[in-house]
Amino acid sequence: MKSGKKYSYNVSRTAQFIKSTVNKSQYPETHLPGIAFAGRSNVGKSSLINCLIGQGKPARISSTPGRTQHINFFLVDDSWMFIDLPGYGYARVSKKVRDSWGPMIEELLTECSFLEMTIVLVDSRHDATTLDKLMVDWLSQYGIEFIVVATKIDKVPRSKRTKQIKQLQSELHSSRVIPFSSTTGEGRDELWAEIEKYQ
Ligand SMILES: Nc1nc2c(ncn2[C@@H]2O[C@H](COP(=O)(O)OP(=O)(O)O)[C@@H](O)[C@H]2O)c(=O)[nH]1
Ligand SMILES: [Mg+2]
Repeated sequence: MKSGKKYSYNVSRTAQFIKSTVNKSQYPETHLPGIAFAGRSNVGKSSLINCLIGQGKPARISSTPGRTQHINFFLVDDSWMFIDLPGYGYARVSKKVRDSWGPMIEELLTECSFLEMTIVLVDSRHDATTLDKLMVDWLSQYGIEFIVVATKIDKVPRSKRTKQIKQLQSELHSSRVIPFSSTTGEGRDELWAEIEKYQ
């Protein structure tokens, strides 16, 4: 793929914010497949969700971490429930808030009846963090299907991409890691193809 190639942006999806929750009693009721998005703060999760949706832009990139401490549900194309999990590892919040993230995410993974698949975002420029590894361990332990996406791939020089992706594959014991860029749209179609398996 040549540098600067544009990927297909022509498909735009509808998206509707459903609700923001802190525990299972508040989860929406649906029979649609749930697709969760997990990753550390600033990994590019909001940007990736916006990129997947296209013009709909539900997960507005917020500069404050407020809502990001909740689990946010979006109905996408009347076909999927996107589940935006709180970002982990945000340093500037209190220990109390930080400590609630693990249980909140674990509760979703174990108690959400419609969760089908989790997309785990990791930063393609760095090694996987301890929390990235923990997330993947939980998913394996609970038998939840997941796919790892390496964000901000546009920032990694082409000559280093293969090595970096292989490194992440090995650290996360994951045979497949999808390189993704919200800036160029690289990986968008590949990720949609994975999501569309759950229709
Ligand atoms: N170059 C580049 N920057 C990105 C990409 N995705 C996100 N960013 C930037 O990374 C920062 C964090 O992104 P955001 O989506 O808010 O991360 P979140 O905290 O995980 O929701 C923002 O400054 C984005 O513009 C990407 O694919 N490429
Ligand atoms: Mg965000």
